Amino acid sequence: KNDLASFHAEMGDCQTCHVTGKMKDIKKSMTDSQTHENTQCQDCHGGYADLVNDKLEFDPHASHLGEINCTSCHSGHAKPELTCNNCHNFEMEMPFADSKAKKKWDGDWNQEKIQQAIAKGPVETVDVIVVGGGSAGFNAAISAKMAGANVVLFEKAPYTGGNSMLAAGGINAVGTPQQKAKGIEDSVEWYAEDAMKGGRNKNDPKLVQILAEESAGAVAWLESLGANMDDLKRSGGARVERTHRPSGGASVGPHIIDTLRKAAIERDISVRVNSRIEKIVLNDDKSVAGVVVHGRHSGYNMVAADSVVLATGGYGMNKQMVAYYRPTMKDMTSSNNVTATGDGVLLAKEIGASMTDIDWVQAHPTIGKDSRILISETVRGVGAIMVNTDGQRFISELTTRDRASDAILKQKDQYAWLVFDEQLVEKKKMVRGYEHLGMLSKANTIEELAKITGMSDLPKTAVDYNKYQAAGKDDAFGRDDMPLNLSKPPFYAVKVAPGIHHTMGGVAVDTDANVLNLQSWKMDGLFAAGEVTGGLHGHNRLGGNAIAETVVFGRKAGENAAKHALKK
Ligand code: FAD
Ligand code: MEZ
Repeated sequence: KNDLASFHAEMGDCQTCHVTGKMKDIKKSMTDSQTHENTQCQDCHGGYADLVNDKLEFDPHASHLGEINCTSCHSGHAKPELTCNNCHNFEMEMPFADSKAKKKWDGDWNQEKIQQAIAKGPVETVDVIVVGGGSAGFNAAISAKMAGANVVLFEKAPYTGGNSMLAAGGINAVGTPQQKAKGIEDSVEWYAEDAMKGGRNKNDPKLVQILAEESAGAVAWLESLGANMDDLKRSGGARVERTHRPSGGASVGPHIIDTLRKAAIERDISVRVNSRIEKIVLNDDKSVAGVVVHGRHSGYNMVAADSVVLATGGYGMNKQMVAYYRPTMKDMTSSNNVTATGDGVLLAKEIGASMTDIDWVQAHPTIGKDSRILISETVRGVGAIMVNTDGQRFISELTTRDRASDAILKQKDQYAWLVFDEQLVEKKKMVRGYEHLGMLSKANTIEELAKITGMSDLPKTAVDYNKYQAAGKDDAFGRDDMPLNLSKPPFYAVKVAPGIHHTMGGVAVDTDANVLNLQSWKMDGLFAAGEVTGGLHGHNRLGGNAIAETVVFGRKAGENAAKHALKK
């Protein structure tokens, strides 16, 4: 057979990859994370960094996957299906793979096997179970471990990272040394006011206050784990620059996830991929008893714990849930990772949790047209202008997402262009990625750019905008921050349209990250953090507030879950 396993078998028996050479024992010996098999890959081929430097022309993991298991994509006995092609359309040369195949996603939850696992009883007992390996989950797991708990993190995908590893723009924080160094005046009150105003005052003010107060601590915590958050920009709806990300303007998500993965390994936290939680199990008194995990190799098993933290992310990739909760968006593209299937909402609802604002879904105005690739809001924050198909501006580029999306949908053909020049590319590393993906139109003059894109009014728009920028006053749309003009060739344009980006609603929580039931009482032992929860963002989230949420409330959930379990 022409597959990876047969190729490796030529070097020896099955033991080349597996713990044992005996067929009948392989399944028993294999963990869901395929830890031994991955170590074997690395023993022969070297670590990921060696591989990229020596043998690959470009690094397919650089944009967001980072250091993940080799077996996430390189499966042995079946033709690999490429994880990347769930969002991209690469024709990738990968040994033994079909260059265009997409990885199939998620199976059905088998209720009979779930019940059998519960009846059999737990195969393992820990203090805290964290469900989901995005930023909220890792922050919870690390915090629970640091508080003295024995922790396991379960991740359903073959890799950790979720939507968090796609985060582009940054993390919002007020009162950081970075703001002070740039002389930016800001306050907790302003942060909270901006979040409330952006959320159309539907946010839970108590949650917003905590987010604002603890945001600087969140950045400091990430830095203490090894992250760099030295670049500072402004996001839509914020009155000052408070969106932090790595120096040079690199994407925030992959960097945070890399940092958290390493921090979890250093602290000996058991992170298990290919492990989907399909049930939260309760005791007769309704306190948490544990979960049922469906492991790729181990099958259905119950794991007991007094505390469970739900950190499963949103439902932006679950078409049925979007169609049910927000039918007007059901046919929209989505910027989300395939992992965003709303499992946490289903798991929590099933055991009586209450939901907040569950029907509020955010459209991001600038997803690459006809693609799933987000063009970060910070491209506008750094200086890009947004124009319609005729090349005319139609709204302040720094307005909130709901307003920008609505405005685009009112333009001809319901899409827009972002236009910028080389000055912006020099400040913003991630734009190189868009170029690499073939998304940018490029020309040496604005006139030429207008010609190749059909935006006949673009030259006049650029002259007008440069005038406003020089005067520091946008007479057309009142944009109050215009860091760059359009003057340095080459000039670029990228087509954008709104698409599903964030699910604001979710599981109801209190300020200690306890999940609330239909009577608004704490559910004993159940905690939640991150995009699976509702309440913090009201009806419209501001850019940069979700990553801040995952750190602030992820930490809180982990600490309180540990406290709860250790007290029992
Ligand atoms: P996720 O990071 O999505 O992690 C959830 C994890 O749980 C996933 O890995 C998933 O596989 C796992 N999981 C789900 N169900 C189960 C189950 N049943 N069993 C086990 N595991 C399960 N926000 C910002 O503030 N700043 C930004 O710059 C920014 N940029 C963004 C860019 C993009 C393209 C996208 C899509 C979002 C962006 N956001 C940004 C939003 C932000 O990234 C997310 O809201 C946030 O990362 C969610 O983190 P989380 O930990 O709650 O969930
Ligand atoms: O918070 C976000 O979703 C964000 C900043 C996204 C982006 O456009 O970069």
